[in-house]
Amino acid sequence: MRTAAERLSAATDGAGTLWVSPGRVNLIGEHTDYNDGFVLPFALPHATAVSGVRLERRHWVVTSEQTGETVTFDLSEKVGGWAAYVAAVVWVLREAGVDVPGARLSIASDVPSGAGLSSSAALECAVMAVLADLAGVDGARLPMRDRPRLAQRAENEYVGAPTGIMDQAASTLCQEGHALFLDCRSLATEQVPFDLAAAGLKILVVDSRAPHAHVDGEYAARRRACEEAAAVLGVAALRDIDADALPDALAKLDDDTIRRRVRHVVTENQRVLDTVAVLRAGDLRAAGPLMTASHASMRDDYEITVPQVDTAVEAALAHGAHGARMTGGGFGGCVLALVDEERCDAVRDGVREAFAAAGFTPPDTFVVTPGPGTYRFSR
Ligand code: GAF
Repeated sequence: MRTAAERLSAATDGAGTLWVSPGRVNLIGEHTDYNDGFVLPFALPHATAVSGVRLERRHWVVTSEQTGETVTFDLSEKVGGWAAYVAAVVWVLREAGVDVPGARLSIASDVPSGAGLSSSAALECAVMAVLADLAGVDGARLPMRDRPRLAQRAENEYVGAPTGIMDQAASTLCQEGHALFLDCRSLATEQVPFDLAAAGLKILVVDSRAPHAHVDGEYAARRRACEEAAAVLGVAALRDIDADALPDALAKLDDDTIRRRVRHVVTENQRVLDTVAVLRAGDLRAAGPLMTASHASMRDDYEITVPQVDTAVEAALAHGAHGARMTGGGFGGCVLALVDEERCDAVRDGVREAFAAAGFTPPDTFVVTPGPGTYRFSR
């Protein structure tokens, strides 16, 4: 099957510029990014491709392969729907002083949407790469390391979603064969080798296909709870509480729900550091129990899981996974299971059987390896 970039390249007959940005899964470090903490995502092989040609008039004519629609907008309007992510990038680049030319853009994507695999960040990052290129702005003037902040701002301020920086950073900065260790405060990065095949391992993704109900409101509520807790504790962000200081911090909070939110964030940051340590040591299997502990923390303390993802994790573990956890913002979405190559089919079948027994919509399952971040597609 042809990739999104190959389909677009054929459809546009090689005209214009074509960039590719991937979706992501997060190996560990959930809801830590907006607490200035640590995350460890890797890029999916599934990506969004955007091609663009300049137009004389300063307007944008955007076609989506997925919806079959073409949306046209100029600077005078506030855009809604899927094209808002495109308009948001035009807006933020102009805020950053880039003279964005009018363009005809075409979009194709292999990132499942609504599955918590960061399809919106992939779109933002690919659109940013194309528009910067058409504006004659190269990596020297707008370095890749500065782009995630801009894409996050586009999503926060134009689209209105109060997300952290993980997804845009992963889509832009990941490298093939590596997980991206990102300090969301300093934006320092380390490419951590994550060679699953060499270790005889696979990452199985289970898309729970659970409907995402109330996700925006719940995400914003978690973020607010963390900010309130940081204020009570007198720190800039929960990142400033390390695992040793957790008991003292919890003793200062009188609301049990807030205490559990704080415990998730603080222990999750430590689990990211521990996971990076085992990966650096080449002991990939040791990441499994940390993933499972992360899931328990999201389920019990952060309360962002749903029965489908809990079932997927339990079934994966029962059929021999080294570890399993929900990935992404929560309330549905995908589970990652770290499995020995030869157990992968048994784990997949076990999860499917557990879903059938519970009467859930059958999940989608696929195996992923860490792919590259944003790149120009050469035809
Ligand atoms: C969503 C957000 F977009 C990210 O910034 C991050 O907070 C994640 O949920 C949870 O870790 O993907």
